[in-house]
Formats: sequence, structure tokens, C-alpha cells
Amino acid sequence: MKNNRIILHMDLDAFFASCEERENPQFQGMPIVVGADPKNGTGRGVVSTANYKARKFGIHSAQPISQAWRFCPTAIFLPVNGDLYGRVSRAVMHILEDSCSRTKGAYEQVGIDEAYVDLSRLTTFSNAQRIGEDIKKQIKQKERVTASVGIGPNMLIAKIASDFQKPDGLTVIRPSQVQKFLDSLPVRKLPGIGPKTEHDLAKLHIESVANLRKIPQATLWEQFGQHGISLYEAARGIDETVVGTIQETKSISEEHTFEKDTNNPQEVLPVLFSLVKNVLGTTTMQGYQKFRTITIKVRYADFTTHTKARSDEYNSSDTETAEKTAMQLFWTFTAQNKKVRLIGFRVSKLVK
Ligand code: TTP
Ligand code: MG
Repeated sequence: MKNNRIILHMDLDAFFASCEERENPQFQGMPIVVGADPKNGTGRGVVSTANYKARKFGIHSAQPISQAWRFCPTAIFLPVNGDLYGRVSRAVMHILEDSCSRTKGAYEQVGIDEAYVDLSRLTTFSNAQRIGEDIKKQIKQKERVTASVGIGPNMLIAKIASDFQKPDGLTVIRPSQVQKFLDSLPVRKLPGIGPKTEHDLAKLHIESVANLRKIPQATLWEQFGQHGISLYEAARGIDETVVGTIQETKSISEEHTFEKDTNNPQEVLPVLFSLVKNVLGTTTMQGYQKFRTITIKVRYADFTTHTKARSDEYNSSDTETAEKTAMQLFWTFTAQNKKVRLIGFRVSKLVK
């Protein structure tokens, strides 16, 4: 592993909920859930995020809103206010861009609330730590939300480190500390390990990174294919990705859960078109003029979920073509005449 790099990763804490807390001081200290309307426990959408107070009740992102309501009916439930989060995100990213122009390092935003900065030019981890502290302070003072920062010898370690002491954390992992740090973690903390891989690894009695590291590469390859090789490297803190090169994987999407399951295209298509408009609006706002892939997601009433994608060269300003493509992809789902619970629209392979 090259260990002469210093990478910083910043991720805002309970982002949507923190923005709401900042705009509504009267809610401070209360559990806040941002997402679909819970409708006294009968709402059908999902939680976008919850603040840390609400997480104590077991509420988390992507959970059905009805379940969140059961866990804490007295929480403050708020709808998603994308404009507000976009504004705060841009202001925070300016603070980061400014710090990286001072350190002459590369910068890359990878989601609405997270970004990497290459601080290698600072040459020592102590200097990088001071920048990390300064970034956190500026975000808190200027934008009144908190950020967690991780600093490490590569993007993988920086990302795991930023999550380590959330919220409002700062974790610095020097090259000599990498293996001990990783070994102490459950495998789930490695990026790329979701609930399914976690479950598959648990069947092999692998729960910690230390255990994962004992498994030969060939065995991981047999069990998981190419993903197994990534697991082998992640367990050893190996990551050569360069800041500024992972934009290709970025995508922008929106979903809608229907009040009642439906197989009526006259109900589904207007919703799909409004998703297309919103997503293309965000895509343009984030400075992406083109994209290459459109994906439609459909969840049926029985919860089975399917996606269909088409790749071409699409203009972010051309809503009409995107709507047409979305509609064509949607028709392929209607052949089964099953009722639809949720529809989603995603664009990926974005080009500035
Ligand atoms: P995250 O950074 O994953 O989560 P977070 O900022 O809410 O909390 P944490 O302190 O753990 O970082 O996602 C950023 C925002 O993206 C989040 O505030 C809301 C949105 N989001 C969703 O809408 N749905 C999801 O399933 C997830 C994971 C996030
Ligand atoms: Mg976050």
C-alpha cells in the first residue's frame, strides 16, 4: 500500500434532519424524522433520515414510515425539503473546496452530504488534523450543522474513520494504526458490505474484520467472485482510488410509494413524469449536462422489486426524451398486469 497519501473524508451528521433542526429551533432536542407522511401510522413511504435522538428509538433511513411512527409517535415528522438541503450542501461544499484550494489538493463530492479532499501536500497527519478541525468549525459556525471527519492514508480508511465517532467526530488513522483499527471493526463497517454480504459472511462465522483477514483470497473468490477480492483488499486497508476519479459511479434518483397499489397507467405515468422532472432538475442544478443511463425501478404489491435500464447519450435539459424512455421502460413492466406499490427513476453515468 502507498502510505504517503493523506485523505480527508467529510460526512454531515443526520443531514436532512440537521437542516430541519437548524431552520426550526423550536424542534431542537426533539426526535426528528424526515420522510414520507406517517398518516398516524398508516403512511406507506419510507424514512429519509432521522436525527440521533430519534435513532435511539430504533428509527433509521429506508425504514417504513409506519414502523418509525410505531417506534416513536411523538417524534416530529417532516416532509423532505430538497431545496433547503441543496442550499446547505452547496454552502458546505464551498467551505471544503476553499480548504482544498489552499492545500492545492484534489476535491470530490460523492453524495449530497459527503466529499473527499486530498491533503497529501500537507505532508503530516498533524497538519491534516488541524485542517479537519478547521473545516468542522467553519461548517458549524457558518452553516449551523455538524460534520464528521475521517483522515487516513487512502479513501477507504478516511471513509470508515469519518463514520467511527459520529456525530460531530474527528478520527485520524495513521498508516501504522490502520490494521489494528480495521481488525476491531465488525465487517459491516467496510464500505461495500451490506446486510446480504454481512449475512453470508456470518454463515461462514466471519463477523469481525480480523476474522475476515484470516480467510485466504482464493476462498473469498470462490464464495463471492470479484466482490471477494474487494473484501480481501478492504480487510487489509488496501485502496488505491484517487480523489476525483469516482464521479462515474454517482447517480441521482427519486422514488414514490403510492397511497394504494395500482395497475392503472393513468395513475402511474404522471407520477413517473414528475420524478423525471425532479431528477433532471437536480441533475442540471448539480452541473451535470449529460448522463448515459436511465433506470426504472418497480416494486410490486408483493414487495418483489425489479429494475430495467437503458443506456444512450441523454441531455439533462431534455425532459421529453427522458420521459419517453422512462415510459418505454415502464411498459415492459406492465405485461404482467401486477399492481405497483412503488416506482423509481434514476440517472447515472453523469457527465459535467
Ligand atoms: P447519510 O450520510 O447516509 O445519512 P445521514 O447524514 O442522515 O446520517 P449520518 O449521520 O449517519 O451520516 O445520508 C445523507 C442524506 O441522504 C440523509 O440525511 C437523507 C438522505 N438519505 C435518504 O434519503 N435515504 C436513505 O436511505 C439514506 C441512507 C440517506
Ligand atoms: Mg451523513
